Amino acid sequence: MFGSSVDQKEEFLKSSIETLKEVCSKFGFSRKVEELEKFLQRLESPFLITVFGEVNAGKSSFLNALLGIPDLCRTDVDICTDRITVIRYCKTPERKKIDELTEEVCVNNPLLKGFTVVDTPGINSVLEHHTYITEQFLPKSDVILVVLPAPNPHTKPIWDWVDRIGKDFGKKLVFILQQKDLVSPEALKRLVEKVKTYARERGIEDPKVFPVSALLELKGEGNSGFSELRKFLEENYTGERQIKVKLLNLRNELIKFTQRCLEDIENLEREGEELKKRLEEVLNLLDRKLQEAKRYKESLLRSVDDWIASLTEKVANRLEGISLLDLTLRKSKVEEALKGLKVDIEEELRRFTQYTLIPNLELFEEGVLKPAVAQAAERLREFERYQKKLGKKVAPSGEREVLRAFESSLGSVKVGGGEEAVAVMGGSLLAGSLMMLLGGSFAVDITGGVIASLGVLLGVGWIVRKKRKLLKELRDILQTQIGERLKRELEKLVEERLNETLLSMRNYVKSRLETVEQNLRELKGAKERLISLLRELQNFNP
Ligand SMILES: Nc1nc2c(ncn2[C@@H]2O[C@H](COP(=O)(O)OP(=O)(O)OP(=O)(O)O)[C@@H](O)[C@H]2O)c(=O)[nH]1
Ligand SMILES: [Mg+2]
Repeated sequence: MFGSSVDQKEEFLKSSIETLKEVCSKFGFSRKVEELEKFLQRLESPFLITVFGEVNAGKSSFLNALLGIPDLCRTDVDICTDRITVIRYCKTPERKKIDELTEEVCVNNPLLKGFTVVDTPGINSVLEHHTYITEQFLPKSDVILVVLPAPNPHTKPIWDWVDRIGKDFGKKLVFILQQKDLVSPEALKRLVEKVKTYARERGIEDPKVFPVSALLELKGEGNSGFSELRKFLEENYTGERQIKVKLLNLRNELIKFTQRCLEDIENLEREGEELKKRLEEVLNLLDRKLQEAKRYKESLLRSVDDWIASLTEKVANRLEGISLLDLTLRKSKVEEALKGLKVDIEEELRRFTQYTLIPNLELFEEGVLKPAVAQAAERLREFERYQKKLGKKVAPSGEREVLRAFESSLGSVKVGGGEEAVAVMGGSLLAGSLMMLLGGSFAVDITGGVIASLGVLLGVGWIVRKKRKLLKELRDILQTQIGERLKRELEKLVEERLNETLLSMRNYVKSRLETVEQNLRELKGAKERLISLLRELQNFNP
């Protein structure tokens, strides 16, 4: 499936990186995109062997001996190397500062025609920034030579690092047991085995361990261990082999990277599924609340009918009190009675509003609307957080308006009825609107209309009609003039409020739910892409 040429192999890895970049940018994994850029750069940069180890392990001396230049890197019993030294091949030797942390040394050594080597500050030194400098450099390396001091290769920090490097970078590690002149040949044998065991315990198959002595090498003594090491480096990390190592390293790192990406995508998927469930739940809740609101509205309207029935009775009783004589002869008595009725009806309406309508509206708003809207709002906030996690823009949310309206309900309503009215209506917008309505011309209008109709009824009907028929007519007047109008207004108020709250929240939730479903489809697509990429990478053999 893969072309045999190195170029084709390189192309394959490059296109894998491109695929990963596409997926990562789609879901806002910006750090990962940066990491991928570095992979690409590494593919283009020269082969890099980095020398790594604890402070004073003998790293710099090792490099000096390897390249046969005693004063190439500074060595000391004290903490010595404080910057990265990049050592590369050139005809005329020179030394230059690249930046505060990096120095470049050019030397004329044929071994360096194959690769660039790097000396690093020791980890685990009291100078924490040394560890930082070294850590920064490791991801760029193709091979890492882990230098351990032969007298004590057992310290935990370096092996914790080996653990991490193996996991994070998938690096090719080679172990150098330095300063071997300080231990006996028998002890050295045991130490080599020990180091191999430590490495295997950290998932490194077939670990390579080279016991060397920089001291002996620089003295020109034959048993320094360097010739075996040089042979190994030349055979494995020069020419054709080099690019293979590079590609293999990159492949291994990309496999790990893809697995991490997959995990992230799966987490986002899980989170999205959970959010979807919760949005669906709240959508159902809003639907139930809308049904409840409908029933509530009907019962509110029925309460108006009931009130009209009792009002009819009261008014009828009042009218009974007017004598036939008064009706026919004493107009002023009738007018007086009508005036009294007007006051009574207004008082009845006020009491009905205050003791029945307003408490009910408040209960409805507090008990039904607000909790449902608050729950929906919480879900919508979760949605926003999720969108941000996905690196997606969040559209300006209209639901905030709904919430704000709730929160400032008192302040946003101008109540005609003054302080008492404010106290009566509590925090309810519905109650406030009703008070506004009744405080305006509406109440005057309806009672005025009723009194006019009653006047007509008394004028022409009272004497000639049967009592039952009169009562019916009376009820009709009250029903049409007060009941129907009040019901229409109440219905309008409640409907408007539902539109502003439950219905608009429902629409928001529904559209967010659709977005989450779309996200989940995208995540699923990305997951499938990554899974097939992972398979290709696993089959890829440089
Ligand atoms: N006996 C012996 N001593 C060595 C050998 N290599 C290095 N040393 C000594 O070990 C000490 C540390 O050596 P360096 O090469 O500076 O060690 P390093 O790991 O580069 O140290 P830092 O840069 O400070 O992390 C020095 O005193 C060296 O002389 C060796 O092969 N044999
Ligand atoms: Mg050093």
